[in-house]
Amino acid sequence: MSDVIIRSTGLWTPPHSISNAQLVESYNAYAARWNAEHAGEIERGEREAKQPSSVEFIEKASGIRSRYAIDPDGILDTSRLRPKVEPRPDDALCLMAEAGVVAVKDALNRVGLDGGDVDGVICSATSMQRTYPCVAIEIQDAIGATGFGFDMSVACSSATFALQQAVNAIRCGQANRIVVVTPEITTPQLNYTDRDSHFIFGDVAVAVILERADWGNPGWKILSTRLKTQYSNNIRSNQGFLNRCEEPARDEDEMLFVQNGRRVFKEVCPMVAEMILQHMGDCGLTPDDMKRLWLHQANSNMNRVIAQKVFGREYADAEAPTILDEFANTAGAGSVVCFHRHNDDFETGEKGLICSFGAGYSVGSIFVERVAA
Ligand code: CO8
Repeated sequence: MSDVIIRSTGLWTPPHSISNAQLVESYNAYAARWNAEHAGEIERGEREAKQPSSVEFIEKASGIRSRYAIDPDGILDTSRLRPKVEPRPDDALCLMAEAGVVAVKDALNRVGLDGGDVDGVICSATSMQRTYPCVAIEIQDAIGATGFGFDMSVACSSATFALQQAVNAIRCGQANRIVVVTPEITTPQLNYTDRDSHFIFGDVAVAVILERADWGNPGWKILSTRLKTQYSNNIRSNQGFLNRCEEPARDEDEMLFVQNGRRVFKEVCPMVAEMILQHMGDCGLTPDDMKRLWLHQANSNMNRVIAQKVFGREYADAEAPTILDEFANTAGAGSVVCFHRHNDDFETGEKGLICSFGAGYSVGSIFVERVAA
């Protein structure tokens, strides 16, 4: 059985991003129009008026300042409030595969590899563009990888859960070098008429190359992985293959992202901190061994609570960085994008933790150590 390293990571972002100010302006214009259209019902107390959104609230409540999006124009257009996606012919790369391929090639190029050096592709994301064939197999074909490919999904823990599958497959000798790719195209699933959540998500794709440690390449040795789930309806989407058969038909809103954000905050923070500390102890590690926590990127206040519990003290921003200001919540990709952006300063032997948490509930915890060639 070989140990496993993360050899490299790569990123794709859409070319355009949306600021909070742009998003709030668009939502407030929509809300004012809606209130005018429903003035009579609002006056009679049959409906509640929509309150305006605010840049200040979004930044304070979440740490989000902007988000990359596949189609800002469609989202900001108050008569549309969703990105516009052109259907593609079956022989063209689908949107998720296209984004994923860019991230994978970025990761491969950084260490002088190409797709032919890969013998497994796992595509793991909150939602898949289609049911079959797997997006992973399309990416495998596009990069010229051998071996196998499959899709999986665990909402915000999609990447970490996939990383554990890749680590196990390499340890067992079922593959030698696996790409885990997480294309999170989240903006089409967001309800831009909902003030509580219209600001939360952004689009991104991130890729991780894992390989046998006994090949002796530099990277990040995987010290230990652990996964945990606990059923909760506090973050939910009812979109699925049965929708078209349901009678009575659901409102479209019910098929989009909904959450009870306050409950999520209260329930998930202690669950995550406890799991990290338990996992750390079981690995013979202490908080002082951690140079950095690359936490899931949903909310900066949540990360502050969790990091403080884990470190047991006040900590510097560099010890638990956030990327929310630039990316917003990128669901399953967030903790890995944070790792990708914030690991250049690690010396051999220094350790850190990649940790995701979110819908399910689900938590994935991965301790890594910088290793030289
Ligand atoms: N502008 C101004 N005011 C607002 C706005 C707004 N946009 N939204 C709400 N308010 C108001 C509320 O009405 C409320 O007013 P009042 O006090 O008068 O009732 C007040 O502000 C406070 O509202 P909240 O209690 O809702 O605010 P919070 O401080 O709790 O912050 C958050 C809201 C940011 C949502 C916060 O609760 C949070 O981040 N919670 C955790 C969320 C989280 O981690 N979720 C994980 C989801 S991601 C995941 O698991 C992946 C799912 C799959 C992704 C699919 C892609 C689409």
